[in-house]
Amino acid sequence: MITVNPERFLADLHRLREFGAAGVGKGVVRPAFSAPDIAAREWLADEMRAAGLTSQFDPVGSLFGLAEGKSLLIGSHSDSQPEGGWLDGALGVIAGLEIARASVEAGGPPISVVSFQDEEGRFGVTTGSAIWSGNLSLEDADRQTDREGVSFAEARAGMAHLAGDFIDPARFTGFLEMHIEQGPWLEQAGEAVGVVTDIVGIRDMRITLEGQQNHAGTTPMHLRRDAFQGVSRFNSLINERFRNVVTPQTVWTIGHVRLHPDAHSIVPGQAVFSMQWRDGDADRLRRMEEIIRDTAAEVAQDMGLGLSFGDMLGLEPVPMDGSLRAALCDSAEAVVPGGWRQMQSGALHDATNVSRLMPAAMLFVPSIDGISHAFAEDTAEADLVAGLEVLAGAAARL
Ligand code: HGY
Ligand code: MN
Ligand code: MN
Ligand code: MN
Repeated sequence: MITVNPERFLADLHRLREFGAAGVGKGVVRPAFSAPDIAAREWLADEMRAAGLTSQFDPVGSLFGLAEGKSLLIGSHSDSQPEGGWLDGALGVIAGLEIARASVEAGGPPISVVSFQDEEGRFGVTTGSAIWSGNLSLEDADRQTDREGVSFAEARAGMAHLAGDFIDPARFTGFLEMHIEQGPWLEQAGEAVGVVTDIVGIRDMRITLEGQQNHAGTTPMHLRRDAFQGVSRFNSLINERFRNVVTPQTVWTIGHVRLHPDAHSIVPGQAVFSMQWRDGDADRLRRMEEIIRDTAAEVAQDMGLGLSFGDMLGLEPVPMDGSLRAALCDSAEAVVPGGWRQMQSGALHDATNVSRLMPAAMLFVPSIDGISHAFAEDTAEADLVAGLEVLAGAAARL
């Protein structure tokens, strides 16, 4: 048994939130490689050492707290979205820290902790764990840029003074990640914990439409080549065309649009936008890609616009490991009898990548009003603690 300390765990969660605290409620702005992100990671490294672990950064800013010998690995990420909440990622890292610390105190099994870098995808999709797992090469990652045009290579140079070698995955027997659900289902069912069955796959790319920049007062409508009108038409058409292909679980998002020159009185000459889609079935992801490419080409042709596609990033759907899942289910039934379920993850997680290297599994706790990737993200304290206890129970069973 590993006896965790809920007060210490909650205090550490609140302490981590102070790095990049922003907005109303418990909001956080701590994107990968920002000053608050690096400061938070240095604080976490101190806490890992105080817990009796050896701290080590890898070349891309992921931070490990290593136990001696072969160990279970527990963690998540401590970077946030450009507007994020205090729990997305942070919860899994601090839960790992508390369980590792409690295990050292009890002379229990060796447990290591990790906070992966850029899970939130400033430079792509779960960048730090994707590189560690081999889902993304360092060379390709270094070329990826954020929406301001900063490259991953430039950003990670800001952490070069902390960087060590990549950690050998063979040190670890398996990976557990605790996370907020970021959706409505557990709260609606009044359940404290979800054991994840599988994580959906994702595709993400940038699309650019080139029109003719011109005067918004004097250019007749029929003579315009307006890049924003292209985005608008594209969006309407894919919403219609996806209808024949998707399920109620399929999701797609245009979350970023940048118009050039971005001014009230100028017909936009260029629109760069993101297109992201997610589903549990790789074949459906591929059919959606065809619709996206064909529709964009058709819109560009009809409206006299130039078209280019950026690199498509993606991760395949993955099942969670059966025996780690069983340990989580047994522990959930012991801690919250009848108050838990098994469920799919529609959000992406570092566990997707780590499952390539070792058995991996995940645990969810409810999100109040199902809100995440927003300052309003929160979870009831009792649910945070129940999740910690389920995770500690699973770690002790393994
Ligand atoms: O977007 C995601 O699913 C993850 O939170 N980065
Ligand atoms: Mn997350
Ligand atoms: Mn997130
Ligand atoms: Mn003028």
